[in-house]
Amino acid sequence: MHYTTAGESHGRALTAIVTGVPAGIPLLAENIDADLARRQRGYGRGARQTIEADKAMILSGVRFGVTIGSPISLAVNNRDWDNWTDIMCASGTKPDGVRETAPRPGHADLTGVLKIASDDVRDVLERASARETAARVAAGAVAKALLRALGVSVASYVSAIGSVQLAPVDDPGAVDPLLVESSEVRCPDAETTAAMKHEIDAARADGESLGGVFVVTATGLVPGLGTYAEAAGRLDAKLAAAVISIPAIKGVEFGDGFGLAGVRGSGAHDEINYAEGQGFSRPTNHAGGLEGGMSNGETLVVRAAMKPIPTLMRPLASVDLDTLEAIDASKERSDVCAVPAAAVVAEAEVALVLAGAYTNKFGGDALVDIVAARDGYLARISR
Ligand code: EPS
Repeated sequence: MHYTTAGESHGRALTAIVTGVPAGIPLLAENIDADLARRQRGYGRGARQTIEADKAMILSGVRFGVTIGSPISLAVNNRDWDNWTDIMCASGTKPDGVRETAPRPGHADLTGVLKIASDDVRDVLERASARETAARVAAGAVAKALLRALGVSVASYVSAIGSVQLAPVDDPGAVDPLLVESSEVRCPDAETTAAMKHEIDAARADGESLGGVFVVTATGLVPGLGTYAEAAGRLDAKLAAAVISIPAIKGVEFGDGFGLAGVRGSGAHDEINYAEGQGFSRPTNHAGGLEGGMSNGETLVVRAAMKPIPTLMRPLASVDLDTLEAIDASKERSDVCAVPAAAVVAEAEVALVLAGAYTNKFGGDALVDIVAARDGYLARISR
């Protein structure tokens, strides 16, 4: 399963095309909209989210609520387009004074204009904006629909915002999604939520932005997704690439991740148990559900770090592209913190990789055949 997106932040719409989607998966626009709404929420989001009410239009690949094995195309209209028709017009001549010449440090702005030979940072920032992740979430909802039909759940929570950290969680896969969704920062602990909100308020008051850390889990996976045999097919490599492709993500780890570097081998690995009728199991999950580039049947635990958003209300120093004189970086409006939203985007990225791993292993034409192949595989490995 693969996806591509198109669309600018203040253009008419964002679109996504998802290919390699098997037939027979129940899929409604409401399923997609639920995740689009989760991506929009979160304490610390900016004014844009009060303008948008993201909804997916399914343009192809689904009939009567079921996928038909064709590419699925999705569109999410930008409501804000109505306010940007003069600036984001696809035809005509650019009016005077709409050029953006103050690149923001930390964003794609400066390197982007150098790369594409433009004198207008807007040519870059409109596409580099994290608004594009709405299309990824729409695409990921298709993957989640396949995973749901295969008994796999993908979830996430926020474990740090700025300097405020959630206490270590024993089993990230057992975190209650209701607690997460009822927190304004998608953190499962009320006290930590309050401290995170306080940290966001303080950053806002100072014209600052904040990053953080989130955890994505997947439960119900079969062992053996991915491969130990080919570098490009390793599930950990695909997951890392997918999650780090989200704007502002600076680091990804699995299970105990970087922490494993500092412990001895006996404390780093998950011993193998076997019980009649239950098969193999592990008393611990330091590996985060991945061994040898494959899922091992334990909960997948992916953790990622997000840097603070580059658009600052108290802007950093920059250089005007016309005059080459010192200038403040551009700022229209921005989020103070988008870590809760990034976690939802990462769910989508993880789901797309896992759905692709299932279709690679069990076939990609029809859900009914995937289920039969999966059941045959599980029956064999349980013997
Ligand atoms: C975003 C929409 C954008 C930003 C944000 C993400 O809206 P606007 O630019 O109209 O305010 O709020 O983009 C960035 C943080 C970024 O760095 O580009 C969204 O829908 O997620």
